[in-house]
Amino acid sequence: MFDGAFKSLPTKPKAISKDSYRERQQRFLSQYDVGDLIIVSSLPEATRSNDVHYPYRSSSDMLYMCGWSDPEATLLFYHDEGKWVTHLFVQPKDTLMEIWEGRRPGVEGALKDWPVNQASPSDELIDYLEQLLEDAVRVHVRTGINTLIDSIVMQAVEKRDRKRQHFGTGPISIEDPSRRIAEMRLRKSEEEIEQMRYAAEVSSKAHALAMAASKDGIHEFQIQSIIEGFFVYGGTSGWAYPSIVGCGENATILHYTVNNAPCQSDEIILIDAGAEYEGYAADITRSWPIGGSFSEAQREIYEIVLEAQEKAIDACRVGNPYNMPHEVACRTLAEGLIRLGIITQSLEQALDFETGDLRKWYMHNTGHWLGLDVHDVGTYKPDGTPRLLEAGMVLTVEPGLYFGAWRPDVDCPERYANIGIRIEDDVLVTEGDPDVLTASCPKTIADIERIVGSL
Ligand SMILES: [Mn+2]
Repeated sequence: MFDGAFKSLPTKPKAISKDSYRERQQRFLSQYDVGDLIIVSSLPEATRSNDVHYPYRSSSDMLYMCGWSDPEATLLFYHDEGKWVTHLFVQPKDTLMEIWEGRRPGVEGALKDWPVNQASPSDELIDYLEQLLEDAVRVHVRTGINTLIDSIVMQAVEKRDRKRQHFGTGPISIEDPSRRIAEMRLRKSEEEIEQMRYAAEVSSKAHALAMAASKDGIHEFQIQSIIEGFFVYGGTSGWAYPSIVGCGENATILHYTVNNAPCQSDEIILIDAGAEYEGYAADITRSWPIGGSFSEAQREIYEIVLEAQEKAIDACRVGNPYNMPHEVACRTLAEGLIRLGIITQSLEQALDFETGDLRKWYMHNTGHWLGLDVHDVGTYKPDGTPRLLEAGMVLTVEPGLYFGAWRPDVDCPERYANIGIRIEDDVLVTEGDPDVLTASCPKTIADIERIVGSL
């Protein structure tokens, strides 16, 4: 029976503390030196239509470095009198703007409540930056985010040719700091994990609620509204990425987001949806029969994907290469399809990346890093070799099988026509067993059959 997602919301975690941000900044800055100027920009606002903006979401690096989530912000790190200064430029207090668009912390609020030493109004940024650039030796900025900053930095580098010749000042190089930030973001702190756990919990309950509400004739968008409504109800900022809600043959389209078809009880619905909390994403996929009971054919495919997923989760252990879950999942999927006679190649043939038949039915990877970005940052193969998993890394595990009967490129077996199954959980690597952040989301056939349609 459905135990009522509304009755049992998880407790919200404590916000990430100022001290933690400062510790993070120190760890980041310890990799730099006198003469380094580091610029972290927020993303610009994007227009949706006349006078209407898309809901604002800052750059993940800005969120990671200081937690400032409002637009028009820039964070500078530079040396002053032998010490690092963290200087945040923000939208100033402005009563008229605040009447229309909402309250602003302003410069005073930034200084008081955010982990920075200095704060200034955003309209003073350019003058200030130009001054700093006179003395900076190396500028660290990710270009392409704030084009005005890019052009000022470029000008400073060009100008220094003349000035440097006379005075020996001005920047001589531009580097991208985002790789160093990415290395840090890849390993989550306890506090970050608590935010992620909350996003995962709310998302798990949203999927359970959608299962309970499933019934013959319901439309994909109606189920979408239940899921996304619950994300908001749970106090998250909403979806972390557009929800994929596909029934019947739509379940075989990996990034289907039209979500406008009616659902029939004998069809499988595949939902890939996750909430964002304090900037952190959850990413869950579940697949279930709208009518609440798996057909024999649906059950056969589901069991293979579930077995592959559970084995892949078990491979998320310290010291394993990041791609081991994928290898394990592929092997299990291929074995299953050979058992069912869907693949007639040998196991080794089936797994061949170029000529193997597994790729006809499983054409994506088994996971990705998860964090402030749903496809989170962090190099998978530093120095060309697969990264080894460490405690604190979070990754998704999401094998699937897709039998699109509409596809002209394959001969889809009639028995499995338009079955699309993906099962995705969010997994924290620990010193011990893998910690599945989305474990409360129903996944076994028995649990799913119990809950679907029970609302
Ligand atoms: Mn995913």
